[in-house]
Amino acid sequence: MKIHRIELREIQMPLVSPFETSFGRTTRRRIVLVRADVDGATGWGEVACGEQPLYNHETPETAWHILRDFLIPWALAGEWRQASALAPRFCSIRGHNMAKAALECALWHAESLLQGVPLWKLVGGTLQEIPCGVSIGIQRTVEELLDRIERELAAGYQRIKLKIKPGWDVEVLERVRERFPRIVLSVDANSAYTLDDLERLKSLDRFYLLMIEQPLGWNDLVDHARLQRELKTPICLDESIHNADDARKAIEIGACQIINVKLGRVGGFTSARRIDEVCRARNVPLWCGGMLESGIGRAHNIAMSTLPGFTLPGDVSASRRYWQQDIIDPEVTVSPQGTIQVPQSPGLGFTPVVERIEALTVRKETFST
Ligand code: OSB
Ligand code: MG
Repeated sequence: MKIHRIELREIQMPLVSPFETSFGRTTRRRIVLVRADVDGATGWGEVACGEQPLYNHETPETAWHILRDFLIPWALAGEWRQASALAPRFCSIRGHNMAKAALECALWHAESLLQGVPLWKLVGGTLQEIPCGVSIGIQRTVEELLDRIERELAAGYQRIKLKIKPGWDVEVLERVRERFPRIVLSVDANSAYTLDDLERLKSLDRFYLLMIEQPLGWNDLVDHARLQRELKTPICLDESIHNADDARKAIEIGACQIINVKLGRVGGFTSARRIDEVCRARNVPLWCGGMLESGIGRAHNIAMSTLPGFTLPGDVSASRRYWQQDIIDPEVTVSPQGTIQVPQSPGLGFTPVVERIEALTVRKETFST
């Protein structure tokens, strides 16, 4: 494949409602998009990072810099047999997985269009219907949280994930379990605890949660292994897993029983497929995490969620939970059974709406050979 032209854009989109985690509150997203023109097809990708370096080290500025000064010049200079050929080249840049993933995903998208196949088939997906959960941020009051849960359950979502932090955990879960004793429930701490909180974390076992996501350090495996030995509830790692090797090591030392995969965090589809292999071989279930993506990132997430190891409900939910109007057509919708039907048309199965993207763009830079 010959890449003729790559465009970077930053768009800004207000969230329908603010999203609060243990590390901060987001009301408005700044999203860097990559558009790649390849042999007459156009692929799109999205940088998944937050506005501030609080989830991981990346920001829209660092992604723009790494893409503009390193990844895009390399991509334009090379002749690539396929999208997966870029990963070994990108490997020599340490980190910056979200910048890498955005460009890699755009090329996978273009490749699927050129081959006339759905992207999910090209990446090796098999599932036809994706089970969906929702991630509910920290609310002002428990009453508001209970209302939110009620609404998401009514919409059909199969699993509710609550953001927790010290002071918004045990007491909140008491109330949630009192009201919803039987729902499939998990929690995500985004690294808000340490082993000093061992007793508090152990007390979460009584809520029979599906999992506890990333309770300890954002880059830790060892303490998670110690914690997992003390807990009945499975630990799921998110922030700590950057590639298939991390996944293998985490499983080997018993740091988790479940892994959340985000295309951005692991550097794209080539890496996500390796994680899928490593975890299937070890019977560790996967699910697709979310980063409050626009429709473009969301469509890529749907494709990844069809990989055979993605057996638990993901955080891939409907466009309308995030956006007044998404930038893809059709928008992502979730069935009353809490599933997304995988599209059968070539490419993403969702078309980026260029006029809408243009209207939201605050900066743009174009690169060509
Ligand atoms: O840890 O999974 C996370 C959002 C931003 C940063 C980190 C996380 C999240 C979510 C939201 O949980 C998932 C979503 O609905 O996109
Ligand atoms: Mg998480």
